[in-house]
Amino acid sequence: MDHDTAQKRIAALRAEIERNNYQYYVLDNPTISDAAFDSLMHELRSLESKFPDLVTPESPTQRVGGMPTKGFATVQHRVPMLSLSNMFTKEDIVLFDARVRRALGRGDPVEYLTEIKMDGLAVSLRYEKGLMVQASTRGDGTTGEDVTANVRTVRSIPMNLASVGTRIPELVEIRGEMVMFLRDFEALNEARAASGDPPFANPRNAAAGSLRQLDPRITASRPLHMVAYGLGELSGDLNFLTQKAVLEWIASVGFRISPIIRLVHTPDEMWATTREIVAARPSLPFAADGVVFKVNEIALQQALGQTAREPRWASAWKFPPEEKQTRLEDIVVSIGRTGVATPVAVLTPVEIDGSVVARATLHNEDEIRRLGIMIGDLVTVHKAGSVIPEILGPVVAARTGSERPFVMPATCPVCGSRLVRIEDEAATRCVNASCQAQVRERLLHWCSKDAMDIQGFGESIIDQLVSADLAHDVSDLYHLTEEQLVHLEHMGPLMARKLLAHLEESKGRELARVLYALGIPQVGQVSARDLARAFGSIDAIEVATPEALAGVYGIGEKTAENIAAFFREEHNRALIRRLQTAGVRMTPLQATPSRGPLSGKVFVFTGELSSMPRSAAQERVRALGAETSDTISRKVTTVVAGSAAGSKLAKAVELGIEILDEQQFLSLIEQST
Ligand code: 3BA
Repeated sequence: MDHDTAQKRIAALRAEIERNNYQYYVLDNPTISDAAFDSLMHELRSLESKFPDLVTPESPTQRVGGMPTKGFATVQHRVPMLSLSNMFTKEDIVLFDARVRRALGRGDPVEYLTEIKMDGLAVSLRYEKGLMVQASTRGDGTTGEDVTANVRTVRSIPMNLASVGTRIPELVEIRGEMVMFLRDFEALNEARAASGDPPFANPRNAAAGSLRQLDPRITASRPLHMVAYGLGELSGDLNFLTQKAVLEWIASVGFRISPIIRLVHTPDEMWATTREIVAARPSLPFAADGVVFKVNEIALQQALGQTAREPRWASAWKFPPEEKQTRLEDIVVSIGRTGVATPVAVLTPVEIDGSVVARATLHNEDEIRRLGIMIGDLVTVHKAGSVIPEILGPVVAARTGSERPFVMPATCPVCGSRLVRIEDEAATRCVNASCQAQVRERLLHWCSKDAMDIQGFGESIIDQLVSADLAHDVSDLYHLTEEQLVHLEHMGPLMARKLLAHLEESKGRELARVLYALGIPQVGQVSARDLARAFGSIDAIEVATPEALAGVYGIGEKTAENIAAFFREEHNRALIRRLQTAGVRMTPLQATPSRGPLSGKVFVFTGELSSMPRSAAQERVRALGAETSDTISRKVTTVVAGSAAGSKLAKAVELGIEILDEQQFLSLIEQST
């Protein structure tokens, strides 16, 4: 076949394939068999491989995703992507309509277009002469991320408007929501569970996580859809009089739009539409979080304008959080790191707003009394802020008389010691500092990433160490032997030696981490750092008076009192001696040497280095005068990216920070030493 004939055939194939994509992904109405579709794709692929100069980014063959990028470039939205104000009640809707009419100086009704509010991630797609040239996320409304390569993989998005519609403007931005259908979301989570990946909390996170992938091939494998609802920049001879006409045009060029759209004129009609959409919600294929009302006439929209970030002509009524009734089967008591006994509700599992709820914290005895709930009650549950399960109260009418009140046990469910309620405090505590539950939580906290960062010591190992009586306090970790470790489940000599090496390495952690890791009440990472900086050694902190401690910038009186009380306890002082004897050095924060080959530089390490652990790399550059940070900010001068570097790398690219790979990093420290 000659070049000209190939070009024509390729164009015809692409048009046919995209038409079928539209039938399948937008209209849910395939018109050819999968086999026939595959054979079109096959022919196109083979022609493109014979004539590589004819491959274009819009070709359906490119929807499988190209090479991964290092990070997302930023995109400036020339027409900002505003926010929507929220309404929660019918009252709010009445007020919205009243404000609109007042601003327009109108007594008679205004026409509104009602759409379903999709719960996804807002994006803007830029088409020049009908070709998609750029796709970006909303970001902060003015600056978003360039996700063009990823959006090309979404088959319900036309790459070429001309192939399915007419009247194509010079330039148009189509805006809408990237969503994941509920059934696809469930299947994705099942697949992730099967392969050991953590599930996404909800379809919105799944959509956002799938779109914001540095590797477009991953996006291509995720079932994303776009539902379009508006326009950004527009130039050419199109002129819309109404929002409804905008939506109809968007649909005509190949997009999905809200499956329910209604024209309404009064708050009563608006409210009635919210009832209709609430009723339709369970049968919608995607997650929706409300109803959007937009003044239909574009001229009126323009007259109304916008406030700081929100148009005056649109507003969203949000669905009330879902409330479900379920059985309070039991109230168990869980013991935390400081011995606080927290009552936890055990519920008959129930799905709320897209996830299964089986437990809910009840905080303390007073809270249980305030709620008036009894064990065995039918209770009403919702998710506060759409995430944390919360019991709202009992269904008193459903009581049978067999319910029983909760009594805080007198003894700790784990160690049997007394539980004591401290006067003036809502909390009840287990008095036994060596209670296994507390020991477990303290060990976990000690090993956690922000504390001593000891790899490998997660729940499963710690639980085994505690029940095998191998660790009573954190200093015992440093006396573990290979012999003891190999007897744990799923543990071989290789793994055991690795764990011991991680422990060894952690002995060099700086004082600030040790202070935080000790779990002194109210001493978080920031106060720990302030203390370490001010006192320089644990011995100095041990003997400091509450007044001296409170004199440190950032340490309040109550915290100072807690610190002093912690170090007054003989067993805490003994623990610190044991840690020191075991070799935990508690190195002072290295005052950055005033002169060093890397002074003035701030390093962030991300991803995994093959030559040394991250902490060792951090110490190397600090020894050369640099500072290190755990987070990317404008202060950071250099990012060292190991393998599997993720969002920090993306952010560094965005901020234009110097990026070194491992090889470059190694030669830099070589040169500087
Ligand atoms: N309509 C979200 N903003 C929407 C254009 C305005 C707007 C939304 C909408 C501001 C939905 C804020 C982010 C944004 C494009 C700004 C909708 C939905 N209309 N139907 C009025 O279904 N989630 N979100 N997107 N510009």
